[in-house]
Amino acid sequence: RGGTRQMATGKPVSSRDGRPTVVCVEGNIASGKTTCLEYFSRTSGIEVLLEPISSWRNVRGHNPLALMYQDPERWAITLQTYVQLSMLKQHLSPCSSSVRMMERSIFSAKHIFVENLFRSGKMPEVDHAVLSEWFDWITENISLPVDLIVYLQTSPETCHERLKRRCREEEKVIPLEYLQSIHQLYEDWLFRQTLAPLLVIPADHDLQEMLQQYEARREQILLTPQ
Ligand code: DCP
Repeated sequence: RGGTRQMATGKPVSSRDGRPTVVCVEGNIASGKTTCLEYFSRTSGIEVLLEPISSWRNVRGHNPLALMYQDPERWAITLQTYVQLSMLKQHLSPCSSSVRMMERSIFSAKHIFVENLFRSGKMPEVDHAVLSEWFDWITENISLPVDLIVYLQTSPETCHERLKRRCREEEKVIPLEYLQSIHQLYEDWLFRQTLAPLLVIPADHDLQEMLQQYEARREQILLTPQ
């Protein structure tokens, strides 16, 4: 890899010094991130990292995801500390492909989920302070480059419907209001952040339409020349 590449916009993209292009797929709970990532995992030369939710449901026999939904005041710090560690591991894991696609990021874990828990009064101030100290230290001392954020933009109502349909045990307690808060935080953060350029994909459509969208925008999503 090297030299300068042309993007769909005609804007030159400088070489990334041998490191892979990093694309983070962001969106509300049940916005369809997994489907998007699985679709592109069939493309050669791309490494896809799904969110390590299975490990959040089983840490040495414990289920911090379920605990957090049952009693956030007590357990949110436990889950979010572990999420932060698992996202850091994802960002830092070696990659031999030219493009890495990730489900969410350490940044949305902090700016969306931790913020939501704190602002809604479900996370004590001291827990928020400790998590923030960790986050600030990590992001100030470790390079975690992101080249593009793909935002699957949904309405909270669509996510609520999809959530009810998929029936994940831990998530049965999630009310529409929770999805509305996550949605609002995403909208506020994504359009303001300076981490990476943003590509917004409306994602309320059915599966077939979404797959067509992904194919039509393949070059934009993977930051590859047309
Ligand atoms: N979660 C959390 N805190 C985080 C990240 C996720 O509490 N920092 C929770 C929200 C969900 C579960 O973990 O209950 C998994 O969330 P995702 O939305 O990331 O995964 P999905 O499988 O729902 O994504 P999609 O349906 O878009 O594929």
